[in-house]
Amino acid sequence: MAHNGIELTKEDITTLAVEGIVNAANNSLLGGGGVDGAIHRAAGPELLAECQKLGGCPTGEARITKGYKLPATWVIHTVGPVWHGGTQGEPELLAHCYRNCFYLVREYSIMSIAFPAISTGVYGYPKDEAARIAVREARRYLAENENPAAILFVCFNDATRLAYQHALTTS
Ligand code: AR6
Repeated sequence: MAHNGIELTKEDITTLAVEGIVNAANNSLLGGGGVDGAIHRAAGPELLAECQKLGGCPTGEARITKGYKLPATWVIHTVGPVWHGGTQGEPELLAHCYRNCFYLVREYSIMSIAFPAISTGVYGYPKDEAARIAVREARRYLAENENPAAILFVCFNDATRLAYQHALTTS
């Protein structure tokens, strides 16, 4: 489904033939479960070796590496906030993740980028609120750039798809 530069897809992010994919990582950048584990498995051990040189990443920031065995050329690793009820700056931190990823998208002239639903798995962020932030930041990036990358949001389960559809049609 297309929404002026934004598309939703169900596919495993590790299989997408886009220029860049975003990883929902943790502060160590040394791998984990969920989409992080899937990306490291598909990219192979060279990804971990590059990540080890980065010295971690604070919550809300982003780092870029090569994609190695992935179809994607680049992986942008960002660390979403753990949900603590919404009173510990979670919305701002999640917005920073998207903005810092888009900053790297621009810097590296990436023309297609796929995002997982950052923080909404293990980190427990409510899907609807997270989708609203993702859509808002994507629209801001699209509005502020003359030649923006195509943006793909990967909705790995039905609840995530509904949250994005809702955010796209009601905000
Ligand atoms: N492709 C696309 N989306 C996926 C895939 C995949 N292959 N696998 C899972 N998802 P999560 P978080 C979706 O838990 O909440 C890791 O251990 C999943 O359904 O991966 O930011 C890290 O190391 C959900 O919608 O990330 C951190 O410790 C979304 O990706 C922690 O989990 C995000 O779920 C980060 O937690």
